[in-house]
This record gives sequence, structure tokens and C-alpha cells, in this order.
Amino acid sequence: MSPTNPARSATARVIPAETTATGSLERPVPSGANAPGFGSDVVAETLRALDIPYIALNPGASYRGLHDSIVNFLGNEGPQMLLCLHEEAAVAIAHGYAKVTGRSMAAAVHSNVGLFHATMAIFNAWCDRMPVVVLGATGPVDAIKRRPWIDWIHTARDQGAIVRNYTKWDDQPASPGAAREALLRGYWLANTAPRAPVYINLDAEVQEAKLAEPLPPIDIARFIPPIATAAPSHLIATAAEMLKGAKRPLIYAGRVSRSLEAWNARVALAEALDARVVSDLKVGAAFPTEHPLYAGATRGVAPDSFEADVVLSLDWVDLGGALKGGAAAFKIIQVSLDQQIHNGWSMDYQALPPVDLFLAADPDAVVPALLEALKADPSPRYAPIYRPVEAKQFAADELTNEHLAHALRQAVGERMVCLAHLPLSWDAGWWPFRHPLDQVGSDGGGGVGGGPGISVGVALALKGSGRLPIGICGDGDFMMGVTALWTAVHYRLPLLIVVANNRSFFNDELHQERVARIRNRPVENRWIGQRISDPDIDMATIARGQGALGFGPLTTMQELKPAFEEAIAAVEEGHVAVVDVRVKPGYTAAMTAAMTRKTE
Ligand SMILES: Cc1ncc(C[n+]2csc(CCOP(=O)(O)OP(=O)(O)O)c2C)c(N)n1
Ligand SMILES: [Mg+2]
Repeated sequence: MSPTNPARSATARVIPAETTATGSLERPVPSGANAPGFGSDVVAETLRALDIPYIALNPGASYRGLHDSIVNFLGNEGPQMLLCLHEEAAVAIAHGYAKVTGRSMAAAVHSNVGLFHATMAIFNAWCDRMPVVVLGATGPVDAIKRRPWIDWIHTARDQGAIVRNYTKWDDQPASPGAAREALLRGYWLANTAPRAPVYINLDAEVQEAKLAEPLPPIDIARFIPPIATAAPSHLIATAAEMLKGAKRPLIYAGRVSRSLEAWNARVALAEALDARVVSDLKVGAAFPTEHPLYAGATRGVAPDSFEADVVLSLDWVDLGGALKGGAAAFKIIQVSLDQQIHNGWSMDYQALPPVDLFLAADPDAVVPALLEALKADPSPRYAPIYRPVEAKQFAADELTNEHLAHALRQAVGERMVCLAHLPLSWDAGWWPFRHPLDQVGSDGGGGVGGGPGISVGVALALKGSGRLPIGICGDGDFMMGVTALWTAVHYRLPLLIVVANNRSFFNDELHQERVARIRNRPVENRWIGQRISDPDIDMATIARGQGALGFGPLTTMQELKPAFEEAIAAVEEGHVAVVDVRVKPGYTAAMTAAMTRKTE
């Protein structure tokens, strides 16, 4: 950090370079700027005041003013820029960062075209209820100020309309003061449950115009008051009574935070109630999977098979869908704030669940309150046991994802890891979770291509934590989002990516098989238009081409563990490593059966 640069306004909190993961990289020469002089300086200053550590971006002239302010006014720290090769990666990285930290960083995208590229990643973060502050920009709103041609095509009347249906809020402020207010409001809304991305579109003219006069100082904290939504005590008391009276209570542990304290409270609640607990790979680890009360992840487990009499849903994604067919038999307590965010465009709110008691509150606040109402011990009795993975013999030689999972677990050994991304075909039984950061959930919106970027964001948030980030991506997912890896390499973010490479968009092969079965047509044609083969893509070479280490292609069980060990050692030295595992096209028997059934 230069002593002469940048200016520190009265409102800005200083983030020393050493405290950010990538602080020593890309240091600008001092500019001598020591007070906000332009509209975009005010935007930059506000990002710093909000303690936003990073801004992932792909550049563009529409926000060249802001770009300059971050480099030459802030000195490229607090926030620091993370250059991305695609806007989808920029937003996916911010998404992954939020999954770990629970708070938003920023992403910046260029005018309508950059925003178009960012849309799927914004949708993924929206469905995952993860906060991201997306900054965009437009050519001058004032037509007189537009450069010929380019400023006209990159100016849209209502740019926010592109993402309004899957952001929580958007704005296009018309002055520096309004931009400051928009950032405060946007950050506050994004980070308040139900969390979601917001979009703020900065007029090029507002960014580039000289400040007529300095803005008055502002007490940032007063504009982003924390909101913790607890349930009213009489409803907690009713819920506690219902649960106490239950013979076979069941907890659906859904969208909850990564807090260890909240995790322990959930375990204590299950123990106090002797309730079984199900969880969901889509939303991240919510309960220790080796606990005697753990009843599995619901994929492949029919909820009505539990014979429960009271169900407590902690913001379960698609509770209505889960209860289809069996809801009449039991009482349902739903804890959720999600209804506040539903709109008429996206149906990601899922089926309307039948509910007997609704607590419009944050599950993390409700669980301790229930423990108190039950006069139960708030500390869990159970402590996870870390034991070596026993070697398993596999009958078949050809590799499957189960082989991959087993060998990877063996190579990981006692290390703390975070499964940053999992392929669709992953079976929850292959990997135990003992901590809320052991797994952070899926892409949220089912948008293939999110895996690499989200994994990079997780690696960014975990850098220096001692926890090893591992993203396991299908080959289709990997190839769609692969350029995110360059950003990880460039900013020295240690990360292991394993490609479950079945050389196919295999999920869709099963869909073609199902259609063929229903129509009595040849199922053996299911691979056409699906296989990513001839040529087979060499993932290790693609990794090396971006400066990462590439391992593979691996085709036998004997090769897996030593290659994973070598890759992990490299990651522990600070590298990005990609391991290409050639797995057989195929899912577990249960998943294949569910997907290819003739009926439904
Ligand atoms: C952006 C996008 N395009 C297409 C799809 C449809 N789709 C769903 S799963 C899938 C296959 C993904 O392939 P891969 O990542 O290799 O995983 P696999 O199914 O082979 O295990 C596709 C194409 C999607 N969900 N999102
Ligand atoms: Mg595949």
C-alpha cells in the first residue's frame, strides 16, 4: 500500500492489503488523488465504506470511470479487483464467496452486453438465495453526451429489466449522492434474509462528471441496520409443544447458514427431541451425517417413508414437493422467510406446502429459541469422530463417480475440506459432513457452468483458512465455466478441481432414454447429440493452458489416489490443480431408475 495513495475519506474504513487474500498483487503506482473528485470516486469510496473486499469484473468503457476510481483513487484495495475472463465467472465467484462467508462481495459487468453474459450466474445466485452486489453501467443517459454508435448500442432504456425478475432490487441512480444511497440500500437488501443479488446500474455520465461539491460524511452503519428475524415467543411455545408431543418428529434441515454455532444448536435440538434429520445436497451441509439421528439426504429417500407425526422444516427448498402424497398424515411446522422474495416471474418458490404452524423467521434464530422453550441443553452431546477411510474393494474396473469419491476421500485423509461443488450424479452417502463448511451446496438455479466459478469463489473465501477447497465438476459444467480457473491461478487462490469426466452431457442422455422408452423407440440412440467425445477433451491440457496444474486423464483405480495426493500437495503449496478422471457414463442405479421411469 502506498503511503500517499489513496485518499481515505472520513467515512471509509481502511482495509490493509495484508488482510485480503490477494492484497500484494496488482499494486498501482500512486496517483496522488486524495479526495473524491468525480462521481465514480464516490461509488468507490462507498464500496470501501461497506467493507466490500473484492470486486470481480470483466472491464468495459461504460464503467471506465469506476475502474479508474478503484485503481487510482482507492489504490486497488478494499475492494480489490479480480479480473475475470467472462461475466458469468465474475458473478459465480461472488456467489461462491457468499456461500462461505454469508455476505456479499461485488461484481461489475459492462453495459447491457456484460449483463447479458452475467444473467445465468445471477439467476443461480438468486435461486440459491445468495447475496451479490452486481454493479453495471450504461452509456450516458443524456443522449447529447453519447459517443457515436457504441454508446448508443450500449445504452438501454431500462437495463435493469434484463435481471429485474431474478434480483431482489435494482436501481439506476442519477447523481453521486444517489449512487451512494443506492449502494447502501442495495448492500443492505442483498445481505438481509431472504438474501439475493441486487443490481445497480451506473450512468457513465454520472461516474465521469466532476463532483460539484464534496458530499457530506455519512455514518454508514446507520444505513445498513442488521435485521435478525426471530419468531414471536407464543409461536415458539406452540411449536415447542407440538414437537414435545410428537412420537416421531422429523426435521428437514434446509437453507441454513454456515455458522458452527447454529449447526450445534440444530444437533442439540434433534437430540432433545430425539428427532431424525434429513438434509439436502442442494443447500449445503446442515447436520452431521454420521450422527445416529441423521436419516439421509432426500434424493432417493421418500419423505413419507419416515412415518413422522410432526415435521419441522427449517426453510426446506420445495417443502410442498417433498410432502406430495404424504402430508395428511402429519403436522407441519414451516420456518421460512422465503415468501418475502417470491415474484410472479420465477417459479423457484416451488409448490405451495400445506402448513399447520408457520414461523416467518430465520431458522438460525428459531432453533435456539426452541431449545430454550424446551428447556433443553443447548450443547450437542454428539461430537464428530474423524477416522481414516477404510479401503473399499470395487467389483467393476471401469471408473464411476463412486470410485472417484472413495479415492479422493482416501487422499484427503484427515484434512478439513470444503466440497465447493458436486456433480448432479453425486450420492450423499459417499462423503460424510461434520462441519457446516464441509459442503456449501449446489449452483442453486440448475445453470450448468456455475461449478468452476463458484469453486473459485469458495477458494477465495477460504484462502488462508486451512480448509482445502475441492470443486467436483461434470465435464459439461467444467467446460462451460472453465475460464474461471484463470482468475484463481492469477490471484493465487489454491483450489483443487476434479472433473468427473464421463465425456457426455450425461444427465440428458437419461432424459432421451426416458423419452425413447415412453415412445417405444430405440434407447441405444440416447447418446446422439449428447456425447462430448471424438475428440475427447483433454482437461489437464486445458488446465495447463490457464496456468493451473493438470493431472490425467486417469482411467484406473490404482492411478486415482496417488494423483489426488500429488494434486492436493500442489494445492497446499498454493497452486490450482485440475484432475481429469474418466468415469463411465452412468449414474447410481437409484438415480438412473428414478430418471428413466416410463411414468410421470
Ligand atoms: C446452462 C444449461 N444448459 C443446459 C442445461 C441442461 N443440462 C442439465 S444437466 C446437463 C448435463 C451436464 O453435463 P455434465 O456437467 O457433464 O454432467 P453429467 O450429467 O454428465 O454428469 C445439461 C446439459 C442446464 N441445466 N443448464
Ligand atoms: Mg458429463
